[in-house]
Amino acid sequence: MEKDTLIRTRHDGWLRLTLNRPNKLNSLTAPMLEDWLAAVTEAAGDKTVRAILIDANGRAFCAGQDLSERKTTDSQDTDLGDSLQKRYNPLIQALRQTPKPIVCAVNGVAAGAGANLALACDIVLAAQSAVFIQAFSRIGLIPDCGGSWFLPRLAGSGRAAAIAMLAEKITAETAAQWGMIWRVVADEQLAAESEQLLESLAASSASANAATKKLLNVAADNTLTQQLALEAEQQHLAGFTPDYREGVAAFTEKRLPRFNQA
Ligand code: T3D
Repeated sequence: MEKDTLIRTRHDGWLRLTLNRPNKLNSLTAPMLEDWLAAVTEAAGDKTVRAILIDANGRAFCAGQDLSERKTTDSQDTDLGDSLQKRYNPLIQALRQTPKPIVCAVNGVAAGAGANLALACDIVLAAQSAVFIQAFSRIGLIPDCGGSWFLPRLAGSGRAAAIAMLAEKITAETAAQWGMIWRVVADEQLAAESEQLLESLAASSASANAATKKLLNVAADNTLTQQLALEAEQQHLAGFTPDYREGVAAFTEKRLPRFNQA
C-alpha cells in the first residue's frame, strides 16, 4: 500500500494537508480520501487548529479520481454512486461543515473531483499557471463532488453549463474573474501567500469565523428575511463572546487584538 499520500503538518495555530501522489498528478485513491476525511474531522474538534491549508506536491493540484482504480471491462465495474456516498460526499460535507476556515492553494491542474474539492474550500488561491477542468464529461460522467451545486452559484448559471459540458481548461485568471476563486498569485508566490493567509486566519477570531462560515453556507438558499434573522441570531451570540470583548478593547486601546489562542 502507498504511504503518506496525504501529509499532515502542524504549524502554529494551523494545519497543512498536502496531497502527495505527485507522480499520479495527486489523483485520489480510497485510502487517500479516507485519510483526508479523518484529518478534517479531527481538526474540526481540535482547538489548537484554527485554520486549515490544503495544498499539493508536484506539478498538479489534483487530477480527480485515480482512474486506474476503476475497472471498465467486466461486471466488476465500481458503483460510482456508492463511491460518492461513501467517500467523496462525506469529505465535501466535512469541508463545508467544519467550523474552521479552509484555504486551498491550487498549484497546477485541478481536474474532476480535484477541481470541485478545491471549490468546496472557503478561500481558494491559485497559481497563475493553474487551471480548473470539469473533466467529467470527457469520460461520460456528470460533475460530482458538489460541482453541479457550486458552479451555478460561483460562476453563474450562464457559465455553469458550458464549464461542465465543454470541460475546457478554465485558467486561474478566468476563474478569479468569474468569482470561482479568491485570488491568483505568481507561481513562485503561492506557498508564501497561502502561508501568510493561514497565519492571518489563525490570529483572527475563531468564533467569528465559525459563525461566518455557518451563515455563508446557508445564504444562497435563504430568503433575505431568513438570512437577516439568522444574522441577528449569530450576532446575538457573537456579542457575548470573549473575542468580541477583546476586539473592542483592542480597538479602544489602539492595539492588535489577541483572540483566544486556546
Ligand atoms: O470514480 C468515482 O469514485 C466517482 C468519482 C469521480 C470523480 C472524478 O474525479 S472523475 C474525473 C477523473 N479525472 C479525470 O478524468 C482527469 C484525467 N486526467 C486528465 O484529464 C489529464 O491527465 C489532466 C488534464 C489532469 C492533466 O493532463 P496532462 O497532459 O498535464 O498530464 P497527462 O500526461 O495526461 O497525465 C500525466 C500522468 O498522470 C499520466 O500517466 P503516465 O502516462 O505518465 O504514466 C496520466 O495517465 C496520469 N493521470 C492523470 N490523471 C489521472 C492519471 N492517472 C490516474 N487517474 C487520473 N485521474
